[in-house]
Amino acid sequence: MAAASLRTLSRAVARPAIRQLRPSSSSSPVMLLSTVQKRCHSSKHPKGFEAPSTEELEELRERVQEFTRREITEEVAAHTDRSNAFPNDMWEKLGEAGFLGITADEDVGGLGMGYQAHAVVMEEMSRASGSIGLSYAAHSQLCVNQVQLNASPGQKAKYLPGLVSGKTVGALAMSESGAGSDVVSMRTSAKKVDGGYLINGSKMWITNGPDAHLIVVYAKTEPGKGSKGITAFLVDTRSEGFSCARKLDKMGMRGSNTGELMFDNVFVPEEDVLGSVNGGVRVLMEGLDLERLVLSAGPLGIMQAALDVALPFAHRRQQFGSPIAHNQLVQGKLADMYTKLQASRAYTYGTAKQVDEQGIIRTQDCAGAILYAAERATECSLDCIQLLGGMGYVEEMPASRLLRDAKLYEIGAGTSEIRRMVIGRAFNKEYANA
Ligand code: COS
Repeated sequence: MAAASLRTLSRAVARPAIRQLRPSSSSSPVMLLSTVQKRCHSSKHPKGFEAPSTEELEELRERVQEFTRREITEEVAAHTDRSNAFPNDMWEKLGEAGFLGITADEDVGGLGMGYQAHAVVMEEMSRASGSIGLSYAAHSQLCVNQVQLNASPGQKAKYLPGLVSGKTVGALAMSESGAGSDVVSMRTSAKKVDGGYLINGSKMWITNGPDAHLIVVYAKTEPGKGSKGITAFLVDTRSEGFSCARKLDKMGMRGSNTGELMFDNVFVPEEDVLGSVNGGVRVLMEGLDLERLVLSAGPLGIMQAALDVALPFAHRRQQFGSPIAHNQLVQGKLADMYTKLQASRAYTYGTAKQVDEQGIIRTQDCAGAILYAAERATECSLDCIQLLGGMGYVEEMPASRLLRDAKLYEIGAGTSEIRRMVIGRAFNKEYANA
């Protein structure tokens, strides 16, 4: 379905239909909720944003499922994993479907639907293919949403239409080989020259790096000032001096292309500074909060995929004259998988709902949602392998791919250890101010 028709469906058809069902009394809970939804949105949403209703989110989920059933079949997912190459024709299909600008302004082609909606798309995409889901989020959240939130009107008009339509591919580059968890210690520098900046250094583990046309790059404009000397830049990868040194050979998320990027005197004009000079740490840290929230839907999709495989298998597979799902040890595993998924879902969507409806972004919950979902996804995919027995250990079935993909989420977008640190520091702050 084209972006325009998806927008028409969610904005023009579904919303009034839902309104008609609302009782007229202003004291009804439905009306109260609607008032809260209308009033409460943050600077993290497009102007005029209204939080989507449950019905709109369900409608969106169905649209994504229609897309993944058609475009990201199990064959496509398995081939992407085996070939370790992103299906590049997917970008324009995703753009045409309207999924690349879920949080972006409508006037650049986005849907302006917020973070619950973005999580819905991310979950369903990752259910079909973990690696396509990861590349999707690196583009639509790490790049598109960072531009949406921090760019000037001119920068948005220049870059967002291409990114939202899928004609160009986006990425974000913060990590370096010596600055992963300790991201503020990055060494890539941006030296002021006439009309702009010269960027020198390298970036590591950059999702979509080998394919990207536009990259949000963090560099030190004042290396002596620590966190107060970082600036964000919009880097066109056609710039002289930019190169992708190599594509990394990962254990999982194969097909989501990850690269090491080199910057050798890359000139970035002044008008491509994203946000304020030396104000990059706010762009980076606030970006990480929302990145963790949206990416937490990745492991949700992988857990659902594990159940999609394990449940029918356990009911079909006969041993000792009955389906293995009739054994309590097998039932226990299936029940645990299901419960972990539902608990993780509640945390992710509850946190996203708070962002959409009340404009509240709690750093500890963004970190908590992905911390919890990521570890549960690894456990669920291990259980999936165990339930499939011999078939779980061979590549004919997707169980091993799910495990290899799930593990990424305990490392990317901040390790589990850093997420626990972020949550602990939030407590420290609360108690210091108490
Ligand atoms: N929102 C806005 N600002 C924030 C913030 C947030 N959530 N968290 C921190 N900041 C600000 C701080 O207030 C501080 O500002 P000042 O320098 O003006 O005081 C600045 O950012 C630096 O914060 P802090 O001092 O806490 O930085 P640390 O170097 O101690 O690092 C952690 C903090 C570990 C949390 C951070 O480096 C981190 O998240 N690392 C993991 C990186 C990561 O996830 N990488 C994966 C990338 S995938 S794209």
